[in-house]
Amino acid sequence: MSETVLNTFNLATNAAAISDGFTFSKGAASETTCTSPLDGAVLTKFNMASEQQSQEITEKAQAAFEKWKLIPAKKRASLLDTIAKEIAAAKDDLALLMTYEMGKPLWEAKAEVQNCIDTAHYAATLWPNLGGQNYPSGRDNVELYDKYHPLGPVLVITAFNFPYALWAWNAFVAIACGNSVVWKPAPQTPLCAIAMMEIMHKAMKQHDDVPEGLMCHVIGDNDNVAIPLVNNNAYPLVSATGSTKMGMAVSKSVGARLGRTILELGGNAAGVFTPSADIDQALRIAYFSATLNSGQRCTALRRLMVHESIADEVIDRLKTAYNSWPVGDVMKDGHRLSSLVDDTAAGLFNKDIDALEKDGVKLFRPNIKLPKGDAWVHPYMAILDKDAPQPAEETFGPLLYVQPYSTFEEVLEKTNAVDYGLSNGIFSNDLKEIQGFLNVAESGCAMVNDNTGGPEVMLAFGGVKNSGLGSEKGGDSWKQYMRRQSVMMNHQKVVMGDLGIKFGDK
Ligand code: UN1
Repeated sequence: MSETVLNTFNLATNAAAISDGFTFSKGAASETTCTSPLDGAVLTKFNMASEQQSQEITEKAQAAFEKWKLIPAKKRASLLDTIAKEIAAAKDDLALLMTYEMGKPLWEAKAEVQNCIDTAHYAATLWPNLGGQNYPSGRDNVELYDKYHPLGPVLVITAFNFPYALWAWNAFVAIACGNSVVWKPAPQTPLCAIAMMEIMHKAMKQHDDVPEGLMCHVIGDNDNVAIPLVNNNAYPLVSATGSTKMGMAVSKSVGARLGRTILELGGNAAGVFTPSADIDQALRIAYFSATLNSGQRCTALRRLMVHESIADEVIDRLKTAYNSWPVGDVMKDGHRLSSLVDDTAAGLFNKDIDALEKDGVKLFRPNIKLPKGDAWVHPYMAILDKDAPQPAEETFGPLLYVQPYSTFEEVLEKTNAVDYGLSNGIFSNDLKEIQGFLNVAESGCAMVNDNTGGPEVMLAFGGVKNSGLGSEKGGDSWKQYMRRQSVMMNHQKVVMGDLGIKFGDK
């Protein structure tokens, strides 16, 4: 079934581990096998890139940067318009490939591809604002202002759970700013990266001024590819999405060479469900926040804290919703339980559930029948006692903790009582509560009566504490992809007093 889409992107026999966006080449290192988590079927096999090949790609990206940085920002933006158009034309195929490769339900995969299109449109609008401020000088006839320059090749390392969007958020803003981009995708989703690069090729060849190497990809293991790239001085900025452990390692390596990082790491989102909330609406939003992509999102609602006066009702109704979660055909429209990304992920998830069981935590497992396959796991709700400590670690899968609370002060304290700070939310119709929450929530994103997931493209996305550093896409995130220069321009006739020095003026 997957053959048609594999052939569309030339992946069945020819998967290219490396490209400079124009030439797609086979890798020279060891072979990797791509299987679908949905049924374990082998999709394709190909050789990954060697260290030398990744070095060659870096050199291409450097050469491309030297040319691209000279292209006017408005012309750079027109490439992004073409990119949006080409991704839109391939939307269904790109989504289908994602579903096969990492199991995301097709309608969610389509939404992610749409997000990439939106990001390209957004990045195309940045160019008139890639400037700085000017300032009043303390002297006469002196101009002071900020000038922004492109930075250089940007290395983008992405996670499996959003195989296209995490790259698009970085790559499109980076090229709008005049940089080149090298993409190192997650080991679980190489095919999505190759397919997306085929689309980039279609877009880039429509523009005469786009150099080879502007957008590159390289697929390989840590030793040959990821570590040498991260340590390479050619990259003034490394933007990486993944675990906190990975982020800390990248930060240490890039920091040691005084490079910049954008790090988008783990999460442990809280949702505060107050008695003033519209229960029908809040229940639905909370449920989807917790269960989209089977909970494999660092923004997934993980800790739902419900006021004790409504806790029983909310828990009962959530149980009903979990029991009716449709399972199986992830190609069908509508909310679907999918498999996890692979059997390793399923093993880790089940280990966490076993540990909760051993600790005597009350677990609710919905009455649904799973398809056969090692990557499929049962979803769970863990009902915590009111006084139980906050779950410290992120469980990457369909696990939602639900816990009653008594006072608003107490629940605010619990919201922040974890090491992560990516996204938190409140369900409330009381302005005092909403403001109280927004004033103290320690997270890069704070949602009111809305999904704790990534915000719309024009807002910046990034976390605090162990959830990361910096931000992607909207707001003033673009500044991280440029270097600021402070300009002091003197139009004074007399520079300064001669301080008694003779210059031999005639
Ligand atoms: C979203 O929630 O829509 O895994 C995007 C995550 C992030 C991206 C979230 N890397 O949650």
